[in-house]
Order: sequence, then structure tokens, then C-alpha cells
Amino acid sequence: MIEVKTSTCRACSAYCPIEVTIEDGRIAKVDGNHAAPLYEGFICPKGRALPAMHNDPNRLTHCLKRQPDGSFKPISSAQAIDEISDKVSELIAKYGPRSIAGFTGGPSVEQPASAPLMLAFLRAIGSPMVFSAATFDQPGINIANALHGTWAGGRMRPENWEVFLLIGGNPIISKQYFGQNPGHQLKAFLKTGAKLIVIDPRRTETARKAHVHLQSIPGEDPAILAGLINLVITNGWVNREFVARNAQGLEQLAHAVSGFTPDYVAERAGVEPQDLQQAASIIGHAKAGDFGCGTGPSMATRGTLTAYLMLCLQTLRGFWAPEGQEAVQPRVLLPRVKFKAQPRAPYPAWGFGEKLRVRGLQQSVAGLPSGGLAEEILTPGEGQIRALFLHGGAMLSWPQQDLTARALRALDLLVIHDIELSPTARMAHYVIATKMGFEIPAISLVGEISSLLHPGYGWAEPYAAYHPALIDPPEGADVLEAWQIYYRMARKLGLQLKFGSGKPPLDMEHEPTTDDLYEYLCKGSAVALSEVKKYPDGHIFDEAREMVGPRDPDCTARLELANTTMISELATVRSEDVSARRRLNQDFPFLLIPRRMQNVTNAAYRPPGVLRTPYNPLFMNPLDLDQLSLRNGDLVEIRSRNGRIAGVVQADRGLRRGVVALTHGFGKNPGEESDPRKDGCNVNRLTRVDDDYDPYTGIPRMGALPVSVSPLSVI
Ligand SMILES: Nc1nc2c(c(=O)[nH]1)N[C@H]1C(S)=C(S)[C@@H](COP(=O)(O)OP(=O)(O)OC[C@H]3O[C@@H](n4cnc5c(=O)[nH]c(N)nc54)[C@H](O)[C@@H]3O)O[C@H]1N2
Ligand SMILES: Nc1nc2c(c(=O)[nH]1)N[C@H]1C(S)=C(S)[C@@H](COP(=O)(O)OP(=O)(O)OC[C@H]3O[C@@H](n4cnc5c(=O)[nH]c(N)nc54)[C@H](O)[C@@H]3O)O[C@H]1N2
Ligand code: SF4
Ligand SMILES: [Mo]
Repeated sequence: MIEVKTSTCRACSAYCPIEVTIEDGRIAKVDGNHAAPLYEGFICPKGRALPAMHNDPNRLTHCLKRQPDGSFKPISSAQAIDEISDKVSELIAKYGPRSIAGFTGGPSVEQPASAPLMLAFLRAIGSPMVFSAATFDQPGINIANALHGTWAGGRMRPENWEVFLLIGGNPIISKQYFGQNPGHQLKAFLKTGAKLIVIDPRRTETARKAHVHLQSIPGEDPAILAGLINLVITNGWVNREFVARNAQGLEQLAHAVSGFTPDYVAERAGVEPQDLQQAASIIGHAKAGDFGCGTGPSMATRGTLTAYLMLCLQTLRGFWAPEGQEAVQPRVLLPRVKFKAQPRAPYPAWGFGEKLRVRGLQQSVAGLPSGGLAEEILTPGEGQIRALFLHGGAMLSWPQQDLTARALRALDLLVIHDIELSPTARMAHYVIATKMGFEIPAISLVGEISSLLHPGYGWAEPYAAYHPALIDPPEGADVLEAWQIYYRMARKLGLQLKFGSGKPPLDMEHEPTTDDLYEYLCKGSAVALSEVKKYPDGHIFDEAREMVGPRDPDCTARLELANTTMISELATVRSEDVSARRRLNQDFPFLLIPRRMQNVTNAAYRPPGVLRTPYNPLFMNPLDLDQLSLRNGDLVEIRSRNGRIAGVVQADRGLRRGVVALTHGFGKNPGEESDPRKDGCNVNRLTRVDDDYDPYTGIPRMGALPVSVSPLSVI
């Protein structure tokens, strides 16, 4: 029997609407859904490869338990949960609830109920140890919002933008900021005459479309932004009316950026002064616009300062939604909020929550610093973490792989949900075999939640979609949805789970279905989930539209342009010895930067054939290759001050000279045999958790990393 059903791809956070052909209960084909709004049928090759992923013969169909000799034996999910629960209660009794921690990463896109129930479980046992990939991502954005304050009216409408400034992101590939059919969205944006400015050491697919591409030296984003702010202020392009009414600290900011003259910035960042001036002039003359920071600057250290300066520049131009504009990103499956054309005052970014026992790291508005998690596990004493639940990878995505490996090995209990025996799963005591995309109902709720934390996600329009599960797991499989482990453990331990304020306790007598949980999570939503369910192609819900309302007469809140911590960090930037800070020398002559590739999402499962090369090449400028007498496909050793890996070079004319780029999420575990041409290489063998870490979020230097590249004849 052949059926065609609609659903949503969850292989990345773009949530493309798809049409799925099912033949006799098996996923046969995936296409874009042309009947769905916003996306115009777009999908990428990863979406097309979903059948290969679902039908992967290596997929886990049973939970696994690690044996004393390191091998894995199947175990029933019921038995696994019994054993894990017993271990958890033993650890809590012996070491207290802080000994139990959880980490959520990318896979929660596919399993929306997993993170909420992991959190609810940890809260129920009294553990504050909740970590996430957010603090390895763009955590500076969250901190910067707190230090600067936010705009209660939200962002300006995309169709009004006359300029978009993108700092180290590549939406055509990543879909961040232009989430729905990014190529088309960008084209439509440029067709209106609007201008794109991109700051990126690489001439990316997106940068090629830019009016101004500042092809800068990695890590110089704070200097460039300070330079742009300086130009906007000194040329009289500040929106005086907006700033007088809504912000404070202009004079201090003006003073702090005064040393970032075009010549100084251009020299330091390796760009042309006239390009900088042109970028400032475009920003200065545009009547409306929006700015976005990507992962590039976040990994290059000082991600918080970069995000903060970006917000300051946006406020100086008054690029926030005015009264009477239709609000972007109104809530659909979340409770309605009122948008108002007024500032929300800055709020504490840190200093209110759990403290780690290492390097003075602490809870912030971005969460607990995951950069300190491995050391937390390895540091003996009261409060040491003994058990870790992972929903997302660690071995390929966390910095300093050897430290991660040591930490995971030191645990009394490591549980991972997974669909394959991934590198991280190979480290676990228990691997909970989980359901895959089409076996789980799809809901746009997570995209909406992400947009609250990062403006590059979600939908400008009131879009929502829900699709039921399309197929059952393979016959005879004993697989769970990730949330079930937390629910069942809680039940076994006699705990009452509850998620979020204002929500009733969960029924602990009768296990809910995933749909029940979605109802629970969407309680009080602007549009009832039952209404969203009526639209198999997803839908734009006009009833959820909101206008940006007037300012409250008694509003005294102001956006902060001169946060003392940020201004003093900026002073450090201006006064430091640039080359000492960059740490390039004859031994380490290249700066390594992160980048994403079209057909992989982080370390997620890669169906064979979707990548032209199955590995992650080390991209280099052809002239740099020539200088080292290297040719495409040659093996090289890439060495940083922290470690070395073997990789395969590939020419990329778009790269700035002296800069090399490598995608994360590849390679194997320490001690495992690996071939860089088959498995790729793990860039996180070159990083170190305590290397130039951001003091607020703990994210270490994962970009602008000094490395050497040398030919290698044998691995
Ligand atoms: N050096 C360097 N490191 C980085 C980055 C970088 O740019 N450079 N980027 C960082 C960023 S932005 C992020 S978000 C993180 C990403 O890091 P994570 O969010 O941790 O993502 P992955 O490591 O890709 O996690 C995917 C893994 O989870 C497993 N998995 C577990 N449960 C499930 C499930 O239910 N379903 C599925 N399909 N898979 C499951 C899969 O085996 C897969 O290997 O990496 C960060 N690390
Ligand atoms: N295809 C695909 N899509 C993805 C993912 C994926 O793995 N693959 N991952 C998803 C995730 S987890 C995330 S967080 C988002 C990230 O979304 P983006 O941030 O847009 O990710 P990238 O495409 O890596 O873009 C980062 C850009 O920063 C540039 N860069 C590097 N260093 C610097 C620097 O010091 N300064 C500046 N200005 N630029 C620099 C790089 O050249 C690169 O073009 O993408 C998501 N989408
Ligand atoms: S961009 Fe590709 S991987 Fe991401 S949701 Fe769309 S089809 Fe899936
Ligand atoms: Mo990410």
C-alpha cells in the first residue's frame, strides 16, 4: 500500500514542511510540501535523505547495557529503567541530588517533550544541574539581552528592512535568521532594494549576495562593531529621538568607541576603511533594519561583547518595532503576549543561581556553563556529579574531547538516548534506544520556544504545524520516546512531575501519550492545539496576529548603552597588544574557524551518500595550499597548542588567506581507530575548556584558534 502524508522535517531547526511517501509501513520518499505556507516546497538534501536514515540497518531497536568488558548487550527498556532508577536513588541517598545532572542538545528538536520532562525530573529530585548545548552555541546573545535590556515590541518587520547586518552567520546553509527557504527569502529581501552587510572571514554563499562583505580577521568582531558604532555616532546617524526616549549611556559609549577609528579598525581587522565606512553609511541611512549574530563570533571569544555591541548599534539606529507595526513572531502555541513599543529594562545576567565548583563559573541567563561540566564531574568533593543523562552528543560537540572522555568515564552512571551506537553512546552505561522522527508526532512548539532565546529561530508570521506520528517503530523493536525515561523513572521513584509555572501536576497514575504531553505543554496557547491539528499543511493563524501597542504612560525603563562590564571589556580590547592576543607565530601561523556544511547537522546521523565527501575537509585558501605544497585531498596534521588531528585539505577560494575552516561533529572517540577520509576529524581535539573562555557563559575559544597545518604521509 502506498500513502502520501504530510509532516515536518526535524533534521535541523528549519522545520521544513514535507510530503512523505509511505510504502507498506516503510518510509519510501520525502519531498517538500508545496501546499504549505512560507516555504514554497523547499527542502534540503538532508530532508530528502530521511528515508535512508529511517531505514538504516544500524539503527538501535533495543536498549543496550554496557558490560564489564566494555561490550554492549541488549536489555529491555523496562529492565533498563528499573536499574537506572535504582542507581539514581542510590546516588541521591549517598551524595545528594546535585550528583545527578542532565544535558540537552540538538536532538530535542526531534523530541519536543524530552527536555521539559528531563527538567521536570531534575527539579522533582531537587537537582539544579541542568546543562544544555546553548552554552556552546551563542550564549552571549542571552547575556547581552540582559545587560542591554530588550524591546517589548520585538523586532522590525522583515518586509520593512532596508538593511540586514549579519555577523558571522551563513543562513543559506544554516537557516539561522532566514529559516524558511533561505535562498528565496534572501532574494526577496534584496529585490526590495534592501542591503545585506556580512562580516565573515569567508566569502560564504550568503556573503556573495552582500552589498558589503567585510572579510575580516577572525575574532575581530568587537573591534569592527565598535568601529561601526563610532562612525554612526560621529556622522550624526544616531536616531536621537529614539535614543533620548529609550536609552541611556550614549556619552559613555561614544567615549568608549572613540578610539576605534576607521583606520585603526581596518588595520586591526584586516578590512578596507572605505568598506567599513560604506557599511556604516548603509546602516546610518536605512530607515529600518535588523541585525543578527551567528556562531562565528561566538566561538571566537568575546561573543558576549559582540552581541552587546550589536544590540547597542541596533538601538542607536532605533531598529526596534514601532507602535502600530504588526508584531513579528507572535505566539501561536505559546500563551499570547502583548507587544509594546517600549524598552524592558536590563535584568541580572548572573549572580542568582547555582555556582559551579570550577573556575568561578556560575548559572547565568544562558544556563549553567556546559564548558565547566566535565571538570564538575572530575572535581572530587561535595556536590560532585556522579550521574549524567544526555540528550545530545558530547564526544564530538563538546570542547576538549579527551577531557570529555575522562569525565564520562569517571561517572557512576551515564545514560544516553540515541538512535545509533554513536561515539557518545559508546561511552554510556545505558543506551536508551529512542524513536525516530516519523514515529513521533511533529509540533512547531520547539521552534517557537527557540525564538524566545534566539531571534534567528521561529517564524515572523503566526505559523504553526502539527502532524501525527506517521509510522510505528520496526516490528519487535523496544524503543522509547526520550521523555518516557524521565516519566517512568519518576514514577518508579514516587516523584510528582510538573513542568513550568501555572501548569498542573502531571498525571503520574496513567502514563500520558506524547499528544497528551503536547496538550499539556501548549496549555493556554494563543491558538488551541486542536485548531492547529486541523491543518495538515501547517497554517498561518491570523487570529494570533498582534499589533505593537503604545508605550505605557508610566514606563521609565531604558536600554543600557554603557553597561560597565561591557565598556571595560571594550577598553581591554582597545588597549591590548593585538598580536599577543591573537597568538599567531611561526609555529601556529593559521587561524582556524568553525563553519557548517549543507548536508550535515552537527553530529547527527548522516545517511551515506548525502555528503560529497563523507568527511569534514579542512578548507584552505588555494594560495595557502600552494605555499605548503599541498593539493586538494592531501592528508595533513592540524595542530593547536591543545592537541593535534589528521585531516584532509580542500581548496576554498572564499577563505581569507591565513584562515582555515573545519566543521565540528566528525571523528571518533580517543583510542578508536579512525580514518580522516572515512570518519573525518574532531575539531574538538584542538580546543580546551579553559582556553580564553568567556567569563559569563564559560564558552571557550572554539574559533580564531591558532593552528599549524603540515603535510602528513601516514596517519
Ligand atoms: N568546535 C566546535 N564545537 C561545537 C560547535 C562548533 O561550531 N565548533 N557548535 C556547537 C553547537 S552550536 C551546538 S548546537 C552543539 C551541537 O551539539 P549537540 O546538540 O550535542 O548535537 P550533536 O552532538 O550533533 O548531537 C546529536 C547526537 O545525539 C544523538 N542523539 C541522542 N538522542 C537522539 C534522538 O533522540 N534522536 C536523534 N536523532 N539523535 C539523538 C545522536 O546520536 C547524535 O550523534 O555543538 C557545539 N560544538
Ligand atoms: N546545514 C546545517 N545547518 C545547521 C547546522 C548544521 O550543522 N548544518 N547547525 C545548526 C546549529 S546547531 C546552529 S547553532 C546554527 C548556526 O548557524 P550559523 O551561525 O549561521 O552557522 P555557520 O553556517 O557555521 O556560520 C558561521 C559563520 O561564521 C563565520 N566565522 C567564523 N569565525 C568567525 C569570526 O571570528 N567572525 C565572524 N564574523 N565570522 C566568523 C564562518 O565562516 C561561518 O560562515 O546552524 C544550524 N543549522
Ligand atoms: S533545511 Fe533540510 S534538514 Fe533542515 S528542516 Fe529543512 S529539509 Fe530538514
Ligand atoms: Mo547550535
